[in-house]
Amino acid sequence: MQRSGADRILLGMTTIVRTDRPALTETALQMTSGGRGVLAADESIKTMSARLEAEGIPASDVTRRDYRELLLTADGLSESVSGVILADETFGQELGDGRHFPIAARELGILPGIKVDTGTTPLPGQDGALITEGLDGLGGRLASYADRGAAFAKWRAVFDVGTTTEYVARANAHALARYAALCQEHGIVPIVEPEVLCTGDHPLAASAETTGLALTTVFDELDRAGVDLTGIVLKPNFVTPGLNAPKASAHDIAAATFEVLVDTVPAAVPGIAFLSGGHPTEDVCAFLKELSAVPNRPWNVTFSFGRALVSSALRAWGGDADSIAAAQRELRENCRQAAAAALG
Ligand code: 5MM
Repeated sequence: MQRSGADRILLGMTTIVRTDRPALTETALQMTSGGRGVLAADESIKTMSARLEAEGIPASDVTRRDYRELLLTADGLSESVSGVILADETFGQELGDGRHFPIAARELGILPGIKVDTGTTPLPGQDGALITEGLDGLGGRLASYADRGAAFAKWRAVFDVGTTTEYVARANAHALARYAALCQEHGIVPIVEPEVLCTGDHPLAASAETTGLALTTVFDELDRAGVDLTGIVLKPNFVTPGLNAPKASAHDIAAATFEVLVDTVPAAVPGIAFLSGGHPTEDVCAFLKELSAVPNRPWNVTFSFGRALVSSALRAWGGDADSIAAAQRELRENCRQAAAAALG
């Protein structure tokens, strides 16, 4: 996708590069262009501990830190990764060499981001549908994260095809919009993540309907909240059948995803970074490759995968210092595949 670049002004012998774009837009473009994408390494303490234990690794602040250090310091990661989403625990931790994670990330050419929602809880009277929490005190937390180097943040709302009514979509979209407006007030790019879960056996059309409802409502609330759409990154799901339903082709998934997005996501949004949602690495890369080949797309498209990038690396590591290099090779290869897909 082409966007107008910076103006060059010649003043005597000095060349000043002046961009006509606001800083938030620059960051959003940096996160989503050139085939690079965002690594989601922001599992909460509970989720990360469960994933470590599932691989036979004792869970502690030390093993969670060691694992995140292994990911961030994989040689050449910045060739395919533009940003890394960190959890609060990691954001405050230090690498073995004493550098804090956000500082080290910047020095490695990777923008540091921070997950700021505090998780989900059932929305009363809504059949088990979830609402994401974390707005109380968020302004103060964002100010502190910005001071410590955060370039962007992330908030994830979760939608289930069986329980997402207009009310559920509105409640979650409202929270996402309040979060996004607060981020921009603190000079931080909000990743807006409305995730329609792909667990279950629903058909592709059901995912398309729920994703359409979620995105329509989210952009309505972003508008009401006065969020500058040129300074956000959208992180949606691919529109797919449920993981227990018969599979659809990558071509059909990309077509269905584009159809929903083009109807609901304004062209002002600079970039869309997809989540992987539990699909295997090869599958999500195939979806992304098909989608990035769609002509006349109004936004950049790339990846912000979690499991699709890290699952095989975690398995290869297994908590063993001698296996760090093997784990980093797995991560690099998954990121390389995702970046190639983003370039079509
Ligand atoms: C990495 O996992 C993120 C945090 O999950 P919890 O708060 O539940 O521990 C998650 O938000 C992630 O960023 C997105 O779901 C995308 O990850 P996947 O694995 O679906 O690509």
